[in-house]
Amino acid sequence: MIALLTQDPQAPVNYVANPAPAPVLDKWGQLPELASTFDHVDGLFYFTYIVCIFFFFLILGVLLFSVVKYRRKTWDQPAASNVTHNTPLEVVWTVIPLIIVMVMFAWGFKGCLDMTTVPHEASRNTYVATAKQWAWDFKYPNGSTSTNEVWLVVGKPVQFYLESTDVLHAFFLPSMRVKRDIIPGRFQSVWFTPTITGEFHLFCAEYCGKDHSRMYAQAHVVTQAEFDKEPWNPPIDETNLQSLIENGKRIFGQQCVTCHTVNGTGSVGPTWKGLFTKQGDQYVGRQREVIEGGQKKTITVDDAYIIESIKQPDQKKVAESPYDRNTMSSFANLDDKRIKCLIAYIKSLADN
Ligand code: HEC
Ligand SMILES: [Cu+2]
Repeated sequence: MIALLTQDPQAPVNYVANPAPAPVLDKWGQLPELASTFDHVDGLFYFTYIVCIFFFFLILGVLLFSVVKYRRKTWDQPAASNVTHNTPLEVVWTVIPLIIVMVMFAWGFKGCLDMTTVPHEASRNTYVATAKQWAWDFKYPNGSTSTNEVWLVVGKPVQFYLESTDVLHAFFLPSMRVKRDIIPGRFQSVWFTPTITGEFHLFCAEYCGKDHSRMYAQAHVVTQAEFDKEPWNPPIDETNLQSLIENGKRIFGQQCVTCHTVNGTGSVGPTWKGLFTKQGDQYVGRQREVIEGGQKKTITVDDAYIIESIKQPDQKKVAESPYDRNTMSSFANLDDKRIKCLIAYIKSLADN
């Protein structure tokens, strides 16, 4: 568990360009630093932990002591005791554990109610988290969206509606001490109040397929002033090529890096390097064999083809193996501005 919480999801490709640093652990080296108001989770965790350690040593100690003390020293030694039953002792070792587990139950049940009873302030600040294989989409109270990164205001209670477009997932923010399963077709929600600013890991905690371990998102907890600048929606200066390229790179890092590379090696989808070459001031698209309506044909890559690939990826499938067998979901939600950024970024990868 320690490894799971501290490990940075540093796989060859990251969903997020700059994942949060490994979390600071508490003085016991166990839980990541508490960053929400749900401190009762830690209390219950350590209570259970200490009970386990205490009884482990108690039982093991009595066992070892008895093994040594009452061992048979000669072959013909008679049994030291023939007692078969002791009612008071049995009552004691039944009632004490019963009391302890009832404490755990009451503590856990109270915590569970606290976490699922959403206060008004949190319901007025409702986000939607949509889990899909293998990414997180977030929708803010004002309707704007971001992918694999979410911004929260410090000290402001927040509620998340949780939904899945495919299989079981789970919403897990270890630092906030919240974890909730996401069940396709069922209404789920969770709330918490972030208490410190910083970067936090958000994991999927329910095995959901091949790339489950890389289903990672980052939670940025910021001040209200910073939040109001909508960092997930940086202004795009359409007249500035460099701004287009930078934003294209950012969108690539959030939404396309799972399946595409920019270094020439193929991934789930073809690399973007070499889609265009630069000749003087012109970008010339490469020749691409595609399958359209079952027919193989050769086209020249241009802006229209890229736009179509983003909005209707199945219209023209790349004919090369293995890409012809892999699928890309439609990104019809990307507006023209962002597509323009992506095209500028893809062109910026062209060799001179
Ligand atoms: C789930 C994996 C996946 C994701 C995520 C993905 N793609 Fe793709 N993409 C593919 C596959 C597979 C192909 C090749 C098959 C096809 O043409 O449909 C492809 C093909 C393409 C092509 C045509 C490339 C060529 O060489 O002809 C473009 C352009 C493209 N994707 C753009 C994007 C953009 C932009 C994004 C991010 C917004 C993106 N893709 C996200 C899997 C993905
Ligand atoms: Cu998942």
